Amino acid sequence: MSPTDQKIPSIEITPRSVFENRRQLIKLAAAGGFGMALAPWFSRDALAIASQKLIATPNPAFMVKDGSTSYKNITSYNNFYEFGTDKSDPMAYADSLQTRPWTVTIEGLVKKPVTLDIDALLKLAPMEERVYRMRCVEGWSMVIPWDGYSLSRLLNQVEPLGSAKYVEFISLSDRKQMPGVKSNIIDWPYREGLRLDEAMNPLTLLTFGLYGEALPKQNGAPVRIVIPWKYGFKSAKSIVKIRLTEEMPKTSWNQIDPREYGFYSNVNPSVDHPRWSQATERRIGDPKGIFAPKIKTEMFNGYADQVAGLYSGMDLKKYY
Ligand SMILES: Nc1nc2c(c(=O)[nH]1)N[C@H]1C(S)=C(S)[C@@H](COP(=O)(O)O)O[C@H]1N2
Ligand SMILES: [Mo]
Repeated sequence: MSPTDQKIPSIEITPRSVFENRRQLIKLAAAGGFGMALAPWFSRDALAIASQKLIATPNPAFMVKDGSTSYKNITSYNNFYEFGTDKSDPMAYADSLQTRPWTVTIEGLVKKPVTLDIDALLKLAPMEERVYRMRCVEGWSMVIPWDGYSLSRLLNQVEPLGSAKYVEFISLSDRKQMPGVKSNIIDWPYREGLRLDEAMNPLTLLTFGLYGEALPKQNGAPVRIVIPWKYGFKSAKSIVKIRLTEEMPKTSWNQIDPREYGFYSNVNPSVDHPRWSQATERRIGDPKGIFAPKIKTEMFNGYADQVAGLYSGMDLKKYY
């Protein structure tokens, strides 16, 4: 094992079933069941888990009626082009992503720019679990219990200047760790952005985990953004930089095709993608498969109560 390998907390490389078993073991150990003779692998895991602090308090304000998508589906059907364009590529190849050490820099139009170590960022605010509906622009959806805290908690700390109007999110781009970055499908790094008021909306979640575990690499470890009322591509994964700007930032999908992917990209069943309708969606993991009845997509993905006010007076066909 190389020194760098040792820095990766094993929680992140442990499949869920094994993790669950070890959680039991740790409870036993805490109760004194193991005495002094802990195997080296075991004590390392115990430390890694203790330092992750992913104990998230379920927030009842963000529960949905639909059952959650299975952990297996959430972690095996992914879009993460840094690891390839097939839905199965991220699970197959994201293992090479090194999530420690990791820092996130918050810069631009803020009073207190800062570079934070991921483990400091984790502890900045209490971790909540929120079950969000997620809708990909391609027409599929999932229901995911995310663990994190409102991005506003971080933005308030750095004190945005009055001139800041937008927030830009920049993902890691490293050819050595990310085989998909060799392709020129995207002008790397992956970039996304929000208007400052969208970024400050309590729904916008700085996300560190799902189902009470550190984010699997294919889902954007160690930290990503989740914006449940917008198409999935707005929710940038594995971010290293957050920049506050006066100008609307350039975003990856908008650069690929501005007609197909707007800056706002709010989920909107009445604004079709140029090549397909957005009126309905297919829930991943429905046991009826292709025979499952299509679900009607809701305005703002069902979050209109919380976010419609952000767009009052705006023509959402023009600002798609
Ligand atoms: N850096 C980065 N972030 C990304 C993507 C990507 O390719 N690279 N894909 C986006 C798209 S299209 C979707 S639908 C979601 C998927 O998130 P999930 O795999 O955790 O469900 O991540 C988004 N964030
Ligand atoms: Mo997506």
